[in-house]
Amino acid sequence: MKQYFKAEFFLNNRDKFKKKIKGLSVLSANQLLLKSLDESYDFIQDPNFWYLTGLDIAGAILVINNQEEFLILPKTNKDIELFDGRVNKQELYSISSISDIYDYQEGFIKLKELTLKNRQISTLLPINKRKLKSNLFPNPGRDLLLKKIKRFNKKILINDLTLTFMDLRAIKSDQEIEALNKASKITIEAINKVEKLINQKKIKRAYQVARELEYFFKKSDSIGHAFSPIVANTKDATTIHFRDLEPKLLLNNLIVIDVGAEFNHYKADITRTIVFGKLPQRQEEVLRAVLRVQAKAITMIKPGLTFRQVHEFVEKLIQAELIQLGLSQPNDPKSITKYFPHSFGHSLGLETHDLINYQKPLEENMVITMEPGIYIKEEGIAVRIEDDILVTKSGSRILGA
Ligand SMILES: [Mn+2]
Repeated sequence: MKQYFKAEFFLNNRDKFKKKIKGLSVLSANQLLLKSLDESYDFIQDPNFWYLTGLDIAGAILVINNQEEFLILPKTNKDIELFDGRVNKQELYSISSISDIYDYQEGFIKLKELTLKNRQISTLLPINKRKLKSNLFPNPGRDLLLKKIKRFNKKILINDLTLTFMDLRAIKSDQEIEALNKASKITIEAINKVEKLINQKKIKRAYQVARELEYFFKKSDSIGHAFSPIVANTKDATTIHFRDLEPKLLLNNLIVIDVGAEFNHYKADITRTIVFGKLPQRQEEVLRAVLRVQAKAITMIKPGLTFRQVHEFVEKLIQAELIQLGLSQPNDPKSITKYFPHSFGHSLGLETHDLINYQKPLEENMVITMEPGIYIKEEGIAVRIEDDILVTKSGSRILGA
């Protein structure tokens, strides 16, 4: 397949990185995770490793030492080579433009020498399990590398690169914006097609919606769903991340579809609340309210505002609509978080919830989502509308439109 991001893109990213970080840095790729005996789960690369190398190879290490850079390949053996083949160094070079590629043992001897010569090393610290609100476990790649470094040199100081990657990845280059625009466009077009199929009653259940979307995504050069799709009748969608795809689509109801195509590692995140049949008046009112909020909220996005400021603005818009809907009163802040309990949006890029420093104000060429919603559990009505927004010099632009 043709390479969408050329070696120059990754070379550029490493140049940006080297301008920010001097001295010795190491970065691990993700490791393959065991699914059953000798089979792994589908591999997903660490986005930071990919951002600097373009390589979807598990278990590799990138070393940057001032202007010098090299890769260390994962351990291999006869069995691995027999079943999975040998790594082609020429191919890795043509993707990444990194010419020094060492096998495992040789590479780690070199890295050990460097760690003994340096007082400090920069790396991405393992994601702290305790800070995650979910019951999810981080990939072991970073932890394994960190333990190795400390074995090489107990006294070496560790500098965490999280803030550096936040700054680098938050601002998108023209080509990244093009990829995100394509991902959004593929997603919006696929939802429009599926909406027709639903109303022609050719699709009856949520999982069929997800499957048709995947088919349209893949036909448009996307690798498929960027994340587990949400397709939910409005009553179920009052649970914000309702993931059950078994239910039948209910006629004369709203259906919330929150999905994204992935295009060359870049992810869209689009929500449409579509009309199936003829709507009860109340559902129609809530839909109109959220559409108005979303359209207004997008026009206020511009550089200089903080995420908090945007969120407060969106909350005001929501509250005005809640009052109209008879769900709030002027001095009733609790009703806002009751009916709009999540953030207005998030950064978007290599990850659906992309790495960014949410304390910093918006800047030109950031890409964020705008996804207000109203969730009325007691009435079984939920509406969310989400678009992917490029922050421009003077305002914003909706991607994929
Ligand atoms: Mn989102």
